[in-house]
Amino acid sequence: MQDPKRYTITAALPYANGPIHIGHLAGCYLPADIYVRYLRLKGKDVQFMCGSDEHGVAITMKARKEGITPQQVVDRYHGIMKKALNDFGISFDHYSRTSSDVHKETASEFFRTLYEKGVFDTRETEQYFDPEANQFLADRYIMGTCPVCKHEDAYGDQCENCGSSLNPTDLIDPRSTLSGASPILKKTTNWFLPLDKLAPKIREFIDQHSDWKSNVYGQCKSWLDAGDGLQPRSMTRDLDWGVPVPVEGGEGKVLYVWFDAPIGYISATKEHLGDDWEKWWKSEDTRLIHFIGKDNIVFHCIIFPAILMEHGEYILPDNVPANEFLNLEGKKISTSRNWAVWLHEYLEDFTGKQDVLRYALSASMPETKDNDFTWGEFQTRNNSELVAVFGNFVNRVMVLNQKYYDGVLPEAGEWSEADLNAIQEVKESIAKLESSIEKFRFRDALQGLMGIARAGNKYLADEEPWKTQKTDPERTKTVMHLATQITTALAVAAEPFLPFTSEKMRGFLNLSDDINWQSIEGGLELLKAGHELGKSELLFEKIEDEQVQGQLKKLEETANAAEVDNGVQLEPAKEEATFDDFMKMDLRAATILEAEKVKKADKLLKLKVDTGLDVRTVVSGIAEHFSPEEVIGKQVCLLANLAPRKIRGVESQGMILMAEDAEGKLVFVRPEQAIENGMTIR
Ligand code: B3M
Ligand code: ZN
Repeated sequence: MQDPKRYTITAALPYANGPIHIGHLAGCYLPADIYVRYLRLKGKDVQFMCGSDEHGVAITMKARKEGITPQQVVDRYHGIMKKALNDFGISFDHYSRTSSDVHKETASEFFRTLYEKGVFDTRETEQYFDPEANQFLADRYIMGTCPVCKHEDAYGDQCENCGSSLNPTDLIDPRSTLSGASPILKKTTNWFLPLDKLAPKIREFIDQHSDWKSNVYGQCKSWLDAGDGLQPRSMTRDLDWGVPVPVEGGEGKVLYVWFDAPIGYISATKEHLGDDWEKWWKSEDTRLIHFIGKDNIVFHCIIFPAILMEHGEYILPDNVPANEFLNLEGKKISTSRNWAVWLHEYLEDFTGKQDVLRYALSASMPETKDNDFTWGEFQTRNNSELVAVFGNFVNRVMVLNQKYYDGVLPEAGEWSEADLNAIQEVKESIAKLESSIEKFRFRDALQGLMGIARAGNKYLADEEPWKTQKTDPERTKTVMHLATQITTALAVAAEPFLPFTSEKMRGFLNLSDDINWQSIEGGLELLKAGHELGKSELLFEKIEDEQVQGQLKKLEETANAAEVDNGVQLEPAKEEATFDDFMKMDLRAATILEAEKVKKADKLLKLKVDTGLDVRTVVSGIAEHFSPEEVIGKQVCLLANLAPRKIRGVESQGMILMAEDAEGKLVFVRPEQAIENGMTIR
């Protein structure tokens, strides 16, 4: 597409189930923000949309783990994520959430339209059902062995080891992550997007985009060319958290999170622009670009475009510049193992240094392959690039202008060869920055930016105005004039990458708003002689070895703490019980009078207990942990009104309360001090 009228830019909606870490930032928010800021600087019409992804199993799993409701989970994290992204200067025009009413309406409308057009295949299928948890198991609630790479912890929808997209029934030895039980197959009706039938259209669309990044284009092709091609995919789920399925028969079901989430980009635009939203999504002269991480490629390049095509009124993405993954100190970033640098924590330790992280992450952005973030490299980038080159240059220019000319820009004389060379280098760097950004090559673009700073720094070092001021003050004026113009170009060009620094520099240089990208493309006469400069300060400061050591230590320590935490497999929180439910249980103090092993049953002890009301028999599965002698005389808690059950031929009339420690060892739950047998426990 030649010169679009406007740009709709999206960044993947992060799941509202945890804070944001550097992997998220480097993966899509930073590249998207650099691109958007660049477009705005060029005077383009842009809307930059994002929001929290509040549906899907990622949320319900987190809620289960923490024993709170999904709504509590998303309410907690939506605010935290929004703030962190804002603190790092990610300049969304709107950051919404998929629990918003506008979104629910928009997603429902999409589904209904496709339904009424007869796009979906209605299918009764057999889905995995957990007989213990009594619910259908969607995607992530099932794990098993990947049929492709044999990785044992593949999910029902995807193997994170080899990237294969899976259906739950593809898994070998499936298990429910809710209860660990082997799931059973049970019939249910769902609506499928017939990707198999749509494949020719999708192929045509992908084929028009052989210019996409090779990691993206390659992944799309391999999906299309896979042995059995694209498979129909259900757009609804038997779950109770999400956008309700708005058609007959949809009761008790919700839209598949990957159906509703990308529509979130559209809802956000509606929410932000009201009636004016449509041209951003329906007009052929709008360029739509999705910034995402590599695990989202198929959803943005195949499934969402298919949904948009079938709806019929929408434009399709013009590019999907997905990044690969960022590792941390050589290891995969992991939320559960707490192997991550969290944005909010970074800001506590490096207050005001957002741009340093933006810089370091831009420099090692995982553009074409996975890449590594290390604190050592972070320090080097800061000390030898930002401080020694960028900051040093700007500081010298500001200080010398103040010292020699009271902050008033001097007049330039004739350009010398050295001047012309410096101008040339700066122009080439700007051109490199520009062409690289247009190709989504942000690391090269950053090199372009640093090319400006390096050219300026070298120019000053070669021309030594601090020496010529005594011998040739006229020449010094020319040098300082040009150096200040270079600083101005640097301030403008830095904005996409280092917005906080750029803003400070604009203040130092006292730049008006109309100095933008066009001005630096035009030439280097950005400020007129006589222009009054502002006050300056140091832009960057050195990061010491101790700070780096501190970060490494923190990383190891918090990761170790997480490991201990995670060693304990807590059972998920149970359904709510009413007070009456609880009061139904007749819990009493009782004392074990006799104990003996049950023949041919290694685990069982047959106990005689005094309940205060009577003496009765209880069979208890504690024989592997306690000998009969150990338990005789112990006072315990007894569930006295449990319906009698025959266990190995012996009738058991109650149950002794026990707990298990993290190693699986049993411990008695019992009154701290001896009390009368038969006293009630509540
Ligand atoms: N929330 C997945 C992720 O965070 C998902 C992206 C949605 S984009 C529409 O990786
Ligand atoms: Zn696999």
